[in-house]
Amino acid sequence: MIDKKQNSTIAAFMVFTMLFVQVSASAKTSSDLSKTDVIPKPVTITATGGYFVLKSHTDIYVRGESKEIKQIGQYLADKLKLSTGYSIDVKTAEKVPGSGNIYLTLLEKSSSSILGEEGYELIITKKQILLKANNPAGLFRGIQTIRQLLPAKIELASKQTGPWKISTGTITDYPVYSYRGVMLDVSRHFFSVGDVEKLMDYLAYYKMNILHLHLSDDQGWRIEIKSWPELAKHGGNTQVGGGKGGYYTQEQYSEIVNYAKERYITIVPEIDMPGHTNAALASYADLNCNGKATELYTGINVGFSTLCIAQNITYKFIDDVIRELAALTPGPYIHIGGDESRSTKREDYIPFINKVQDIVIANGKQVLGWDDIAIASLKQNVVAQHWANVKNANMAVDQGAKILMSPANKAYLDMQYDKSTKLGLHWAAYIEVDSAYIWDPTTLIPRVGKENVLGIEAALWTETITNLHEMEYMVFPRLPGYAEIGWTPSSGRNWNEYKVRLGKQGERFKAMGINYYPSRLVPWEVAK
Ligand code: IFG
Repeated sequence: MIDKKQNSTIAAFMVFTMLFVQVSASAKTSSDLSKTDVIPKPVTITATGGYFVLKSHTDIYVRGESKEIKQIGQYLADKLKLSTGYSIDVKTAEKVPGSGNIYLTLLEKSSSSILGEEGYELIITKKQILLKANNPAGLFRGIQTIRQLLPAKIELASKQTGPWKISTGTITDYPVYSYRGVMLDVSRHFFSVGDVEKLMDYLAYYKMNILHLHLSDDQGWRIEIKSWPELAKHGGNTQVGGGKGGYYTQEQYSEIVNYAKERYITIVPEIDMPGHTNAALASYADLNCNGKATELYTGINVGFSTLCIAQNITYKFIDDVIRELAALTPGPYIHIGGDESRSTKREDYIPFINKVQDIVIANGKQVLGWDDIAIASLKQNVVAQHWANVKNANMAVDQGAKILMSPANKAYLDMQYDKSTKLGLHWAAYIEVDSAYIWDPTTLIPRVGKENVLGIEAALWTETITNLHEMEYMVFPRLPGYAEIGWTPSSGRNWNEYKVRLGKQGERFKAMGINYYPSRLVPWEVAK
């Protein structure tokens, strides 16, 4: 017969056992580095079963006196400070610092060819975190992994309770494609510098490295060109729906370029031509073949406008615009558009595209264009952006061009998730989160294989998207999937495994205040 005393001893023992199992279970799962929700999925992860704990005395050490590396260290410190409440300092040290710290160091030149331009090696032990890379860009990419290895609440802007654990082990990681981007159409609806910078924060978090800005179209000219001031002043002062529009002064454009540079993101500016040019044609009568300026346009039709191919002033205009834009753009590309020139005769379009390529090259930049340009004679190093017509992509490949994959039925972020989505269009497809992920750039279209693909770009056209809140709804949760397609080998990608990691990112979206579409296809792990 068990007496009362024995009963309470048994009860206490059972409670203790349950608690022990629970604590050790949580400690165990959190110490298996390979079970993290990092996106893009790293190439190799080796778990060693313990964890490093970020503490109030943790500092970030960088090797060497380079301002750039210190800036990267400061970027990480700023990301950790608010939520931990720790005053994390950035210091320099020639050799690995004492325990409890984070150490960023560049590898001796070409000591690790596998890491390439943007790769990194992250070694996490109980004592310290060591992040190594060939280049600063690699350190910056590795920092995003550190952020994602910490609990989601690290992204909150107010002090949270710890512990701030990171599972121990080694991650060796590097991208498949060197071009992993997003396009934002700031012409149909104008977006402020702040909104563009917020989008770049998201790109940085998922290791994407290109932001393509669609700066001109029928509804708005969005970049100041000093030699043609009416383009922005007149051509920029409305948008779809008749709102006030706007434009970036050259100073503001440079602010965007610098913000991008600090995140190892390259800006690709697009001036769409000869079609999609009503904003320019409305700003200068001389650009029109009939010498009359058009009206500003606030609808969403396409294909009705064209520059006047026969007039010399058209090429002076293009040369002035490209010259000023190239001077403001450190990146290698100028995007010349070229899409949907339905009002330009084919016999005019071809020589036009040939001339414009020469202008871009004469200004020291590489030509990027929608793959419609492939009907012209493509110069060296031209990149054709595939969006809807496979024949154009094949013609571009036949001319030796690289293909940037932006298939509208997979990677157009303005496509509705399904027919219930209030925002967006569906002319190409409804694109739910799974179909945005389940495709491969090198097998999607015939005759475009691994050797032809430069990378991937998801495009957000903004006929129906008017602000940051709506932008986030269309961009998330599909963006992490495009980032993973651009970074992780396709052999490592599988929707059923990926959707679990994406579900765990929900807490991070919430912590970052992202207005994301809670797709029913994703097993969200988000505290109510
Ligand atoms: N196609 C047009 C875009 C935009 C888009 C909306 C391209 C290259 C449809 N051109 O996509 O200007 O209107 O989904």
